[in-house]
Amino acid sequence: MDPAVRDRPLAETRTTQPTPAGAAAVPDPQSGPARHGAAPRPAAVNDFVKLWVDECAALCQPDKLYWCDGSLDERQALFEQGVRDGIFTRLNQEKLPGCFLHRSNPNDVARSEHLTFICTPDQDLAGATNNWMETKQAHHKLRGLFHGCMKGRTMYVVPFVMGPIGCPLAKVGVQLTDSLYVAVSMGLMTRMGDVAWRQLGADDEFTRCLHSVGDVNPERRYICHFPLDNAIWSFGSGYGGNALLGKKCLALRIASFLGKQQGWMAEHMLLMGAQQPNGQKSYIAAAFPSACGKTNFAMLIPPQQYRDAGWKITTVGDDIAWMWVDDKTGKVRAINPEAGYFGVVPGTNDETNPNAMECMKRDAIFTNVALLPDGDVWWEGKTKDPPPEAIDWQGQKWTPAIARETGRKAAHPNSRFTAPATNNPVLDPAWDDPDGVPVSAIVFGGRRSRTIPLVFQAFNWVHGVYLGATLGSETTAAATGAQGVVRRDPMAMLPFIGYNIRDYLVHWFRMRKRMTDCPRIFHVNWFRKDDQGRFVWPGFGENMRVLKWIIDRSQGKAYARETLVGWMPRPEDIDLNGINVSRHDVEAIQTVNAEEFKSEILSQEELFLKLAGDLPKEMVFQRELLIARL
Ligand code: GTP
Ligand code: SPV
Ligand code: MN
Repeated sequence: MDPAVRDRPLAETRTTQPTPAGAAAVPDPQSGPARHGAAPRPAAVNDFVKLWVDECAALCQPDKLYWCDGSLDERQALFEQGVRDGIFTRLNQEKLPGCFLHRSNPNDVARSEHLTFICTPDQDLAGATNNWMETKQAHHKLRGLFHGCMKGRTMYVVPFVMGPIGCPLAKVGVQLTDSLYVAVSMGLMTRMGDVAWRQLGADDEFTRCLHSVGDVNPERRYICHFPLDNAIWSFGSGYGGNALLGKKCLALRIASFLGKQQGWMAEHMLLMGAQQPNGQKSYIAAAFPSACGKTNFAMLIPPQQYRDAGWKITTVGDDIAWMWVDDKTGKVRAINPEAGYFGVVPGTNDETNPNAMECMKRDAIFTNVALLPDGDVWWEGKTKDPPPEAIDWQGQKWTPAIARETGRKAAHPNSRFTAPATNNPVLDPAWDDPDGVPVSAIVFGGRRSRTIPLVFQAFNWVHGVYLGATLGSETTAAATGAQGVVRRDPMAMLPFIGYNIRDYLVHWFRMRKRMTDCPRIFHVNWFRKDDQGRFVWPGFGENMRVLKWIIDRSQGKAYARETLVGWMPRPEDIDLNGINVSRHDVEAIQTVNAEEFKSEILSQEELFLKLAGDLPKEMVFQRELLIARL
C-alpha cells in the first residue's frame, strides 16, 4: 500500500485524481457553511443538549461548531464543501444528479467487530458474545483519545430521530462528529435536523453520540456503547456502522437494550409489504446477516407472471426493524427506524435489483466504488463486461488486464451506496406511518453453500426462536476478518445485541406471551450450491416463488409436509414456471441429509458452549427434540 495513503494523518481520505471530465466545475470557494462562519445554535436547543455539547466541545476542542438544520440547502452546501476539501468527488451530474463519490481510508472499509465494546460496570450485562469494557476504564481510555482530537476541525452537531415522527417508539439522538461525510450521510439515513429538536422538546432523553475519526488508526479505534447511560463514543473510524451512530449503535445495540427493558424488540431485519392479487396485504420481516440479501429481498420485483396476476412488493425498510405487540389486538407491529439505505453495491445491477439501481440514480453517495472517465461509477457485477478502464476505490488506475494479473478489485467488496428511502420506486405507503405495520411472518436466513434447505417453516414460536438463535452463515466483507467461514449469528444479531445474549434469547421466548396470534417463523437459504460450486436457486426476483409459499403458509393456505427440521413444501408446491430450475433441482436443495445435519448440530456447540450454564431451557429442549428426530 502507498505509505502516503496508509499514514495519512487526517480524518478523511482525500481524493487525488483530477475532477473527471464531464463533471461540473469546482464551485465557488467563498460559499459553504463549514469553512465560512460555523452555523449558529438554533433557539430550540434545550439546556441538556447545550450543556452536553459544551462539555464535548471543551474535551475535543474543535475550531468551529456547526449546528445542522437538516435543510436541503444545507446538504448541498456541505457537499460543495466536501468537494473543496477532497472528501467528495462530484460525479457526472447529467447521469447522476446530486451524486458524489467518497473514498474511505483503505484501513477503514467495514465494521470492526473486534473493536466494538459494550461498556457496563459488570461484565454479565454484556454477556458471552460481546466485547466488554468496564465503564470507568472505557471513559478513561476514550476521554484520552477524544482530548483535543478536533483541533483545527469543525464539530458538526447532528440532531436526528430514529423512527417515524410521532411514533411512541421513536428515539432522538444527537451525534457530534468531525466528519463532514458522516454528517451528510446521517442526513440521508435519518430524519435529521430541526425536526429532532421539536421531537425532543425540553427532555433530557436523547442518545448522546460522540464521534471522531481521529487519525483513522485501527490501533486507536474504539466503538463503545454505554447502554446504562444511553451514550455512544466512537473513535478512529469514519465507516458505516462504526460511524453513522444512529444505525447499528443506536437503532440496534442501544435500542435492543431499551427494548428488553421496555418490552419491545430491535432487530436486524428488513420489512416488506406483499400485496396479493385479491388485494390482501401482508407484511414480512426477515433477518439475514450482513451482506446476505436483505436489501435485495426488501426491494424484490416479482417475475412477470406474478406482476401480471397482480402481485406487488413494497419496501418498509431494508436493515432494521423495531417490533412491539399491540395491546389492543395482541399482534406484532413494526417500524423501520431509518430514513435511508446504506446498501451493498457489488452484485447489484439492473437484473438483480433494479429498484436499488433506481435508488442510486440521484442524490446518492457512493463509497469505495470505481470511478469511470466520464464521471460515472462502476463496481464488480454492475455490468456483464467490465469497463476498459477506471480509477479503483483506492484512487489507482484499474483495467481488466490489471485485474487479471493482480486480482485487484475495482470496487471494494463492501462498497456501498447511501440514498434516501424516498428514492425507492416501491417504497411502501406506510413506511413513515407512526403506527407501523402488522407483521405476519418472520423469516431467518443465512448464506450456506451446503446442508441448509431452500425453505422450511418452524413448528411453532419456540422452535422458530431456536432456528433463529442457531442461525449460521458464511462470513462476508461487511465486517473485517476472515470471509466465507460459517459462524453462528443468532437472529443475524451477533454483532448487534447490546446486552447479554442469554437475556436476549429469553426476551424472544417471553415476547410470545404478549401475543394472541404470533407471526409464523420461516428459514430460507438462497445460497445453496451444487457440486460445481454454482448457486442452484436463481435468487433475487425469483425468491417471490418462495415468498408466495411463506405468505400462503402464514395464512393457513399452502400444503406442507412434516420433516426433521420443520414444515416443508413439496417440490410441486414451489412454482417453477418460467425459470430454468427443475423439480429435481428443488428436491436437491430441499434435501436434509441426516449426516450433514449431525455435523450442523455439532457446529452449533460453538454457541451453546459460549452460553454454557446460561442457555435458556427452551433452547436445550429444542436441541434434544431435533436430535431425537434425527
Ligand atoms: P447489510 O446491508 O450488510 O445488512 O446487507 P443485506 O442483507 O442488505 O445484503 P444485500 O441485499 O445488500 O446483499 C448482499 C449481496 O448478496 C449482494 O452482492 C447481492 O447481490 C447478493 N444477493 C442478494 N440476494 C441474493 C440472492 O437471492 N441470491 C444470490 N445468489 N445472491 C444474492
Ligand atoms: C451491516 O454490516 O449489517 C450493514 C452495513 O448494514 S454497516 O452500516 O456498515 O454496519
Ligand atoms: Mn445490516
